Amino acid sequence: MSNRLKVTPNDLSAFWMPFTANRQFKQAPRMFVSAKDMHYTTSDGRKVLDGTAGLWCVNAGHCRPKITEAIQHQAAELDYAPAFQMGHPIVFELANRLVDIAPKGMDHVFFTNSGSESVETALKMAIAYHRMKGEGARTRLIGRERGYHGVNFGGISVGGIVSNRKMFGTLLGGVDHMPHTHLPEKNAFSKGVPEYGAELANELERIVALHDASTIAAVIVEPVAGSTGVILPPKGYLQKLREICTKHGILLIFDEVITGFGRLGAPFAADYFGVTPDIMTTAKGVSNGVIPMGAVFVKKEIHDAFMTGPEHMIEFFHGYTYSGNPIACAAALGTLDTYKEEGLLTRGEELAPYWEDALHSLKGEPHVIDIRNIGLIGAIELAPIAGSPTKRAFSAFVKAFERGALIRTTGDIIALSPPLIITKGQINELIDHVREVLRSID
Ligand code: PXG
Ligand code: PLP
Repeated sequence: MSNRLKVTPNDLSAFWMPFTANRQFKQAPRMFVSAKDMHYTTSDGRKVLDGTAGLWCVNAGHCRPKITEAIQHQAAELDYAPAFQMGHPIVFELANRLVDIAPKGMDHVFFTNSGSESVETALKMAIAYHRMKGEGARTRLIGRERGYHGVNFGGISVGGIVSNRKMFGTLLGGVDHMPHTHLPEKNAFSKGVPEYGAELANELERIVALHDASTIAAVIVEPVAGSTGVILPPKGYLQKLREICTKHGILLIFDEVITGFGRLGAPFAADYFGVTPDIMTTAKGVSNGVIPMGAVFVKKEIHDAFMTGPEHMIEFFHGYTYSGNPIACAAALGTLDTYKEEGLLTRGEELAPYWEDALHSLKGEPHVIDIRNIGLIGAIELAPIAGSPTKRAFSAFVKAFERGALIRTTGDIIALSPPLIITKGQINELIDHVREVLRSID
């Protein structure tokens, strides 16, 4: 038997696991050893239905042949090329392919290795852009309560998840936050985008009035907030944000790390909502989560503002050792081929009504206080156990894993975001697992 199937608790201490209850995990580890399409296999040989596309990233499903082969081939041909002052062909090919599927006007791509790095890149671009245009006083960044923009200092500063911020000091200065759009008293059990709350976008006007537009570089929001427990934009809200930003010369950044690459049934949330930002951050689905990669999409005007000065000079003093890494590019090209052949960037549109009905069939099950959905995203909010927040949802997560389904929980919210290849039968199976779990937990 392969050693990976015989891991004993003594072997587990060296690895400090990210965003994990380490001590609890190491007492009763949950291990995956292989995966194919919609399923993982555990170290004890059980199949587990992937209800979360890994961490919202494996949009084409697991171990897809086009992606695997592209990586194998690239690793043997060109393993690494310096990212600065050197190029290699497929990074240019990939940038062109991405621009082809991006919302109109987003003509340039900057590569990173994660969503967190995409966010840092976008924030720096926004501030530098205004400076390039002679508006160097525009340095403020506006985020939103409950926003998640990764874990680096810029991202947690504009983000609004208290537990991700409170341990880490004073963060970036010059940041303000709009209110979140979660209004359960008015919008509970909405199907798709909720009716109430578009006026919350006007809070941006209040913030602009306070600081003056001439000091504000950018507004960053997730079109649909994922990590914080799936918060949807009320009808008309994103359009209003766009109007206010345009009016005041403020850049609008959509953080599409989760919503990008087909999650809503359109290639990007910008397409789904018909609202085009100035900068769009992506990661995850760009390479099907297989090799770390992020991509920041930028409008032509922003890119072109940097292309001034002497031609031998670096225009933007920013980049990562692994920006556009050849193997990551190969994985991304294999991913885009798979999406295209199987129509995955729009498949969610056909499946969304079925998904919506299946999810909302959980209304009335024990503990359920709200259900939210959009595209192939679903959230089931549970009433917390008095005095022990998160405990009920965590029990649901463990029970679901034992039954054979991977779900994700944040707070007391179950978030579902399956690979875009899921069948109707598998949707039923996933929802039935959740139903049985809800009936079995305290
Ligand atoms: N922005 C957004 C909107 C995200 O959702 C990031 C940035 C950061 O990406 P990286 O690649 O640095 O993790 C994310 C990541 C969850 C979950 O279960 C969500 C994320 C990551 C891990 C878990 O909700 N989102
Ligand atoms: N730290 C040190 C000492 C480095 O030399 C570098 C890159 O050269 C970095 C951090 C940044 O690493 P990366 O480009 O992988 O983000």
